Amino acid sequence: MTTHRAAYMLLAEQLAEQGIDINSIKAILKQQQIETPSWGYANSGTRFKAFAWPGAATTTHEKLDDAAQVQRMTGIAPSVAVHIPWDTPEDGDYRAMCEYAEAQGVRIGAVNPNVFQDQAYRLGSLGNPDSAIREQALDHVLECCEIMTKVKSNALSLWFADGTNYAGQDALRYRKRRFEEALAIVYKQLPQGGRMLLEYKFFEPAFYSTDIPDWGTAYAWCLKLGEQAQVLVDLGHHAQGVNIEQIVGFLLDEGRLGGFHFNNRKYADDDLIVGSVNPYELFLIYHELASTEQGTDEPARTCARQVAYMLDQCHNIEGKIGPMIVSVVNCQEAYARALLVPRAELQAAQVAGEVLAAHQILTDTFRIDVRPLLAQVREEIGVPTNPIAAYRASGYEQKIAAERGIKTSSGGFQ
Ligand code: RM4
Ligand code: MN
Ligand code: MN
Repeated sequence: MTTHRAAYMLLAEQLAEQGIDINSIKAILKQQQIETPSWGYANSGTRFKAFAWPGAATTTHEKLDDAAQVQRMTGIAPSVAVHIPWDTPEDGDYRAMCEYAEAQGVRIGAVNPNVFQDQAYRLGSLGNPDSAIREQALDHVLECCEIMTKVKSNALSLWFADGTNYAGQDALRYRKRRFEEALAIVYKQLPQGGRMLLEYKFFEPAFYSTDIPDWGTAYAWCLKLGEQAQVLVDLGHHAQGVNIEQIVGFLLDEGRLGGFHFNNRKYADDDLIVGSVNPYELFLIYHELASTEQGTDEPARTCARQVAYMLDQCHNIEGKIGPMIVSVVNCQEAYARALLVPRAELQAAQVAGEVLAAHQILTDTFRIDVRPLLAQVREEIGVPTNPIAAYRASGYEQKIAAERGIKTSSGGFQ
């Protein structure tokens, strides 16, 4: 009998008393998927220094190898988001890149164009006042639509650093129009079945105005574009105090929640381990998702079932693969707890106006230790019951450090 088993059996018994069948919860948990970002395996840094980590990936093959290690340890991270051109293959052979990923046991996920690092983009990309530069940015995004087909990806994930730093620097209304025009062209070039995930961010690197500053702007544009355009929620891209779970609920109900970029937010776009500071917030977000996907309301339910769950994190002082595994596990724990919320009981308390009782249903569920349940799920899908300990014991960290050494080149934030 393994160490988690007694605690698991006890939990199964307690849940059965509440009318919750643990087997159906396990079946749902086995379907969970979290995509990891290729750029999170490479060196990255702050505005002040990119610290070189021993063994950090410098090529896309190495990033895919590392993502495959996360998948081996967790079993629920089967895809990797790529950032173009950070992940452009030297020989331009995207199909080979895709095959390499599959041979390692992962697949390519969302394609992220990068229109923020060329010198030309000093004043923006699709919102640039210069039409030639807008054209350059558009060409790159359209090239990414073609790459989607080559790597069999169904998600074009768009984030723009566009904005202005000073009042009067540019005409705000015209910047809006430029974006609308360009996005409409991109939308038409999406491959069959492809989705456009539109990300917003309230500041940084622009500090006076940002062209897609909030979910409302992204949502308004998605409505204009069409059903294949959906909003991407990056947890770090909100002001302090914003109720993200409410945004999630709204977008789900409208069928326009496309995906997540999970990370931690203490101050802003911290890009650190999701749930490391605010596990309760992560649970509340997952509660919106779980209750919608397990419910009957359409189109919300279908939308919830198609959400792309992705991490957008860069770890600078704590290693690369270890924190990625911790992040995947944190999402798994949040989801498991959310699935255990007694929804009928909660709804009854809500309808009866039992404020405290309703609140307590959530806080009590949040306090459940789901680790034995997850250990059992992992045992059943054939991955280590404790992914973090297994990773430490695997020797992978030492192996890549010895083989790859310390390279100062960074993953993207050069
Ligand atoms: C941005 C945003 C994008 C990511 C870049 C690297 O803040 O979150 O999703 O691609 O960082
Ligand atoms: Mn992001
Ligand atoms: Mn970000």
